[in-house]
Amino acid sequence: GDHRDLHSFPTRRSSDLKNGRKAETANGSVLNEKPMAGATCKSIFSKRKRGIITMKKKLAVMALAAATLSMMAMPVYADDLVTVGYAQVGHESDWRTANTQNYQDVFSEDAGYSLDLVDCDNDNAAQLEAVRTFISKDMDYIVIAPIQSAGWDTVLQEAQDAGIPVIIADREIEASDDLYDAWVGTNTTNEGITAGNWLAEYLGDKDANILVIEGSVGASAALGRTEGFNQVAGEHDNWKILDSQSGDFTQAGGQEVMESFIKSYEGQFNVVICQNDNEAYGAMDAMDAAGITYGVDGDVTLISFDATHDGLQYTLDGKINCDVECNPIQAEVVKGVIEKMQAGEEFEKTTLVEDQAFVAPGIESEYATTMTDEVLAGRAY
Ligand code: GZL
Ligand code: ZN
Repeated sequence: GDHRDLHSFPTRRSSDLKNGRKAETANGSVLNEKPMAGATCKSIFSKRKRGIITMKKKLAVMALAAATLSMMAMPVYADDLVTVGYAQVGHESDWRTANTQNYQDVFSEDAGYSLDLVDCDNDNAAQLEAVRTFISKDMDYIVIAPIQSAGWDTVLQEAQDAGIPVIIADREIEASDDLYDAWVGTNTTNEGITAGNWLAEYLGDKDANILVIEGSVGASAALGRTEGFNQVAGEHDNWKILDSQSGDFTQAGGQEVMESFIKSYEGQFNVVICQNDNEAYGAMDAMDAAGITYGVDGDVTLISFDATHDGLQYTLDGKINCDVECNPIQAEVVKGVIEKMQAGEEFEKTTLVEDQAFVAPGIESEYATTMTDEVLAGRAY
C-alpha cells in the first residue's frame, strides 16, 4: 500500500464528523476506515510468513506500529480550514463594499477559514447558481445575502439535502425558517419606521409632499424600509407620497429617478427619501443640476439610509437631514454562529444587528444622534 506520511495526517473537517458525514481525505479516500490501518499493518507483517524477520527488525516494526496507532488516536489537523461560501448581493453600494471587506477580514485563513465569496452582481439567477456551486463543492457552510426575498425554497432544500448548514445574512427571505439554519441581519422595517418618526418630529404639523427612491425591486431592505415608512406616513393625513420608484440601490439609479421626478413634480415636493446613501448622492446631483436646494438650509428635506462614511459626512455638512443606519459589519456575528455549529453547541436562530440614526448639526432628536466630527471619526465604516 502507499506509504502514508504520518506527519501530514489527511485533513478532516470536524463539521463533517458532526454532520455525520464521512470525513474525506484530500484524495477522496474515506478516513478512519479499517483497510487503511490494516493495509499498513499487513504490508509490514506479510514478510513474517517467509520467516525473514529477525528479532531486531521485529522490535523496529513493533515500535513503528505503536507510533502509528498512537498517531491514529490523535490525528493532526494540519490545514483544516473551515470552508464558507458567501453568495454576496453584488457591489452596488458603499454599504455592500464595507460588508464584503468585513467578511474578507473576519473569515481569514489565520482565523481558520477558507472563504469563497461570490459577487452575484445584483443578479438573482447568478446568486442561485453560486449557491448550487457551493453545494457541489460540498462547502462546510453557506452564507447567503439574498438579492431577492422570494424564490429560495428549492435551492435551500437542495442545501439541506446535502447536509450543508445555511445562514441567511443581511436581508430576509420569504421561505419557511426550517429551510435555513440561522439568520443574521437588520430590521429594515424598523429603519423605515425610524425615518418616519424622525420626519414627524422634524416637520411638526407642517405638510409633507414626499418622493421616495426605493432600493432594488424585491429586496427585503427595500420592502422593509417602504413598509415601515408607510406605516408612519399613514398616521399623518397631511403627508402625501407623490411617487415611489426603484433606484436599485445605486448612485446612477438615484440620479435617473430623481431627474424623472423633477420633470414630473418640480415645485411640488419638500421631502425626498432615498433608501440608501448611493441613491442619495445621485439625487443630490440631479437636484443640484435643477437648482433645487436640499438639506438643513434647503427647500427639500433629504432622508437617506445606510449611514456609510460619505453619507454621514454629508449629514455632518447639513446636506442630508437624517441618515438611518443599517450596519454592514455583520461577519463577526455570522462567524460566532458558525463556531457554535462547528462545536455542536446551541446557537441563536436569529440575531439582529443593531442600528441607529444620525441627523445634521442643529437638529435635536429623540430618534437620532446629532452628527459631530467625533461621531464621524468613531465610525467603523
Ligand atoms: C441593507 C442592505 C442594502 C443596503 C444597500 O441591509 O441589504 O443593500 O441598504 C445595499 O446599500 O445595496
Ligand atoms: Zn514521514
